[in-house]
Amino acid sequence: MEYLFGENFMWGGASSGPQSEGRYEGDGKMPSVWDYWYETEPGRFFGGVGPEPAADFCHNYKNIIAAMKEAGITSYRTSLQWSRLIKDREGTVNEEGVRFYQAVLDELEAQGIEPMFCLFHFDMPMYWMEKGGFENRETAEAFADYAEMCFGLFGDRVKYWMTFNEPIVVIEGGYLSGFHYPAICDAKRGALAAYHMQLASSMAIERFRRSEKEGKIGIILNLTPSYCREEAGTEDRKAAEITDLLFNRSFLDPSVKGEYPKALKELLRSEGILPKASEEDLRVIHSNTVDFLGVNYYHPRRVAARSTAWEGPLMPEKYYEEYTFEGMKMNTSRGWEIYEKALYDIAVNIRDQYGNIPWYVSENGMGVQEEERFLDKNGVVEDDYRIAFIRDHLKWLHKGITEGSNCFGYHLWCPFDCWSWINAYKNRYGLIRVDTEDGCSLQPKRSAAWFKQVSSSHKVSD
Ligand code: BGP
Repeated sequence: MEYLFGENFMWGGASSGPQSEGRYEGDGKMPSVWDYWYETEPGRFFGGVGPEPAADFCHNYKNIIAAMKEAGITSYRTSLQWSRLIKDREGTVNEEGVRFYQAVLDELEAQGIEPMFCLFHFDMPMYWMEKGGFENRETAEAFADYAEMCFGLFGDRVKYWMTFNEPIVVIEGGYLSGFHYPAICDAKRGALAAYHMQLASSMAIERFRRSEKEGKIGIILNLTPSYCREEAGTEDRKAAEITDLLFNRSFLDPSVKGEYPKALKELLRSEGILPKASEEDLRVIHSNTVDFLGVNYYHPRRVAARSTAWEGPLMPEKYYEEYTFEGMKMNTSRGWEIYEKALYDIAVNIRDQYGNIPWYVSENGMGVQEEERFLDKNGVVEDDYRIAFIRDHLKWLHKGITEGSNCFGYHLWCPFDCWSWINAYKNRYGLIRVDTEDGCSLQPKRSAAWFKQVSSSHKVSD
């Protein structure tokens, strides 16, 4: 069978500044939380590998962009690093950082690739972290200033902006589960940081609209549908509703509808962790909703009511437990379930519950450990598993679009292998292999030619 996508559908790739760029001599970059964390606790990072040189995009961006073009990538989403664009604590522009991003834009333009810029991808400048990160409302103001600065610097060339990537992961990782700095477990502090992140996003949108730049602005959320067992009872369904509130709707509703779900406020109030919100802040959130949504999707959440009472500190897990079942399809490298139909469910949910707002898949992809196993004699990774993964997700996405969901693109994470936070280079996601042992040289994998075929024909075939 053949699945046809529209002529204007965007076939893109997604990456982020901290995971791709690395550093160069005299770049004037300030430390972000990742630089600091690696310097102070390198043992937390897989294989002891830190954020340098990532994929060496700083030195090699021309070759990487050319290789993406060759793999059929027609739009590229990355993130500007706040810590690269300011050079001191007063927020003075780092001209060297500006030159770098302008050069990247020149190259994308030369190759006919549409740039899409996100303003924050887990990378708080250490200066602002020391002031409390998003627990401090001042950081939200500073973020809005930085956003305005970016619109001024690049707004004539970039038509797609996104405020944050996966804000809920910043909260889970930093304030609940310990996989991001500051790695504490304190739901009350997390709830406050989450509230200020939403406020920062809405403030940045307000600044964008005031700038009168052409283009659109959105946010990237990792939407993780919750599924109960078929024989689920009321308690299981209630648990699924709570996970949806905490992990999805906490940013989705205020970003798209300008309002927090009542049930979420009640839940946080009942735990004594509902942040105090001023009327003016709520007005800013209410009046500055997104033009479009980026949706990162990797895996679903299988949810049941707890069978035992929760005894640890307050965490979302107080309200649910996850279940597994026979025949669950897994990406064993990452430990994530593969469930393609969720993309369809997301498409329908956005269509029916969120006013059919324009959206795109801003990340989806498959990270695999020790891909050297699949190298053929010519040094090409035969990643048929990746081709199958992408194809099967696209089929379900196609069904959602056919049924009216307003999805305008699919962006693969990541077109080239990149550095994955505390997982460093454990799992590789690229269509293009980055040989970290050999000066970050590039080698297209088998999936690159396949992706090019899909992107040029706008068609997926069984
Ligand atoms: C998303 C992040 C990306 C990327 C991806 C893959 O949550 O937005 O930055 O890292 O997940 O996950 P990982 O790198 O942990 O394997």
